[in-house]
Amino acid sequence: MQRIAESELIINNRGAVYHLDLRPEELAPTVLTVGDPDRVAQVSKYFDKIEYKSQHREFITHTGSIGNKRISVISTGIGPDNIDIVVNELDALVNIDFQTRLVKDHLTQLQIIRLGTSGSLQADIPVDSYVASTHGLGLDNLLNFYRLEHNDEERQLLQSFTTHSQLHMQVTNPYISSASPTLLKHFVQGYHHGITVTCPGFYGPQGRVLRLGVRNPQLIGSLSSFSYGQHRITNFEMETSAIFGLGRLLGHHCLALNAIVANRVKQEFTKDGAAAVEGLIKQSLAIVEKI
Ligand code: R1P
Ligand code: URA
Repeated sequence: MQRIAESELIINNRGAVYHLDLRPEELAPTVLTVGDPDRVAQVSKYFDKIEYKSQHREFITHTGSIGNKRISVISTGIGPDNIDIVVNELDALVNIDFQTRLVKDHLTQLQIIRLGTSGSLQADIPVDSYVASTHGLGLDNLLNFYRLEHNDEERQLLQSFTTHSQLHMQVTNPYISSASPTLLKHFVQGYHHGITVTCPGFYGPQGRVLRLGVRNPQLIGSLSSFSYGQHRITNFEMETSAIFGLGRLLGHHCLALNAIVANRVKQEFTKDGAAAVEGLIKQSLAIVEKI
């Protein structure tokens, strides 16, 4: 087995992985990811005990427990490029020996669950409701740098999506990756289910027009009107497909739960986004604690 060089996996003087500034023992096997660094404390205030806190750049981590369940909550910041850092470093923390710099013989599977905010792409999925993603559909290009293989269902979904949207003419190679079925099955009551599209931006890539025109003014309609069998696109945001794609390649169980703060079909925005996010945190922690 090949030793991983210092330039490839950067470990600081504390023996911690560079960007996250975490040592292996400072991470729990269940990891909640949030985009907003302020949301970390909003989650960890429900822990019975906080054993460790760290902060480096936008990556804040609190590790603690609820009952017997050890949990870390970590902020990713915005976007799929940050997810490349977070998911690779989370995996390194459990699956690479920091002393020998060798991949371990026995690999650990993390539970990685995103608690985020998102825009709805369906009139019947209102602001302040919650979506559990069945799939992440990536318009962001991150997984094109890896060797993601689609299963039959994903290949058919993707083919149907590209035929419907013609987005492959503008976006490099869209990709799709499913949520972990073992996690998703616990989040049914109180959650809409559907495909979450991940975009490499908040404005043009999500069809928002301020002062700049967009190349595809039909983007929202094209995403909203897509269906394949029982599948439809419910929402979009900026991290889910990257978490699902990288997480699956590395053998982890991944899920994304998003509070809907905007409805882009009805052009509505939540009156109290903080309350919507608080509700999602409470509702999801009650389940996470038990699985
Ligand atoms: C954009 O405002 C950010 O909000 C959403 C998007 O995915 C993007 O990160 O998620 P978070 O609230 O988790 O950051
Ligand atoms: N986050 C996004 O990325 N888009 C939205 O519309 C709302 C939250």
